[in-house]
Amino acid sequence: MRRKLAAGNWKMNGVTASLAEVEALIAAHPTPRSEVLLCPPATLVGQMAALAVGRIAVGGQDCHMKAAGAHTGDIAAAMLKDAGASHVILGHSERRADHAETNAMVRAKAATAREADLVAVICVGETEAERDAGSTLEVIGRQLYDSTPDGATGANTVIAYEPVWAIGTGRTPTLEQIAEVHDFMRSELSGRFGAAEAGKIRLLYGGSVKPSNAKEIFATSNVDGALVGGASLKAADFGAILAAL
Ligand code: G2H
Repeated sequence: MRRKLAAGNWKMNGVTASLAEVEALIAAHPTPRSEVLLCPPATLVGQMAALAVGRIAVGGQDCHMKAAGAHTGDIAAAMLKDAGASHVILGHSERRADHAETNAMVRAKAATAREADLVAVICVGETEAERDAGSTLEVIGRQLYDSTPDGATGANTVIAYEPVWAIGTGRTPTLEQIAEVHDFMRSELSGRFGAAEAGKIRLLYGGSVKPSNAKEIFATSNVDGALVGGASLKAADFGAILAAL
């Protein structure tokens, strides 16, 4: 049985004052019945981890594919780990678009994250043009295979399906569309890693998840939780999503 996971992606939002939202969330959910992960900007990872003290997990939003070295402005997986992170989001479509990240780069980052004992939250998702062209499953299959390193397990990998056209737009796929992709991803992972291990890898849905649609999305086939952007910035909204898990 997979434990549900609600992950918040703060993106490039949040300063120290924003941690008051995390305090409010923890106060309202002292013993969350499902796993909660928040991924703030890297500058807040250490402070958030100190505040959370194990009650919620904290993650980064990216790491470099190399373990260390001359890479100005980048952050290493081991640095996130050192600051208190347990997870790192990799291959978010905003990283793929803004920083030309390829599947091969995401795969290398995920391998480096695993070396640093971080769980990789690997994002995949089709564009609107790809969906309109009827190539969604082909695109997802290729991204999933090429972005996920060998040896993925339920303990070191989470997959997030985030259709690009649903991110921050208020638009969400139908439940049937979500189920189709999630069932397909489970099947693809089973073919590669075996049904037993693939059955332990959590598959999150992301893209305009909010309190009003969370419950039905969580009840959808092979959806093991959500990666939440905008609605993770306010404790009341994220708390309502947690309550729907
Ligand atoms: C998708 C999601 C979080 P939002 O990017 O990763 O953001 O919920 O704002 O669409």
